[in-house]
Amino acid sequence: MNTFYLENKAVIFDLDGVLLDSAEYHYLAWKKIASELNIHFNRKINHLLRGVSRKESLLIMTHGKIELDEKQITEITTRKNALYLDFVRKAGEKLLFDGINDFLAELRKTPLKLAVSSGSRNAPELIDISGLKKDFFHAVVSGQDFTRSKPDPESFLMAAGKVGINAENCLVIEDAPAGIEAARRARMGTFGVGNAELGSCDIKAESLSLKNVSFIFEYFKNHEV
Ligand code: B16
Ligand code: MG
Repeated sequence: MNTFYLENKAVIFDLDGVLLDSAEYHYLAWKKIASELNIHFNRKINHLLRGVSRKESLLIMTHGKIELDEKQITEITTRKNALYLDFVRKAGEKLLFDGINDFLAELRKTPLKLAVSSGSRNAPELIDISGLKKDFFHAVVSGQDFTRSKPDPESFLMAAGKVGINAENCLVIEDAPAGIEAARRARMGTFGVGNAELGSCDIKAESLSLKNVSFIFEYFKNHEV
């Protein structure tokens, strides 16, 4: 296969909800917090929290319902994270979505640069416990590395910088409305996965599997900058 058109191109993967099945555990932890705070919470509200930082997630779900001071915000987000870590540590290797290592191995046969860019401060631990192979990636950016969370483009621009590829030559794979918005603001291509309402994306699929590797090749073939 001639892959010259994949040179100087990069694919940037979101982690939670794209490579790892950890989004459900964020939902379960926030659901418990909401019931302790006695506020309404459901999956529709949860979609708005995908990709967004811990503190901003709490502010979104409590908006117009209860007022919290900084001390309460710190206490609640610390408790939410403890609940979340308890879930994901128990899940371990079950976190990795089926077929992800095969999908990444296929892309690794090409000149494409691969990066992870996650809003999660827990991303390094999640990668370790899930068995996701770090060697597949030329760079990993986590919530510990940047200050402005999605929909700000900072995390994706940082990943592009680390792999040395111009933003216009990057394709972002995301499950979150905030992440797709961040990719658009960074002028990167968008590959939306899952079933959240993401608006129009260059590529869309229910999940990542070998059968949509060809969508990525097609995207870059038709995307000469
Ligand atoms: P943490 P991603 C995001 O990860 C999650 O989607 C989002 O639900 C979470 O609030 C955010 O990380 C911060 O995570 O509390 O672990 O630091 O989708 O950007 O990989
Ligand atoms: Mg995500």
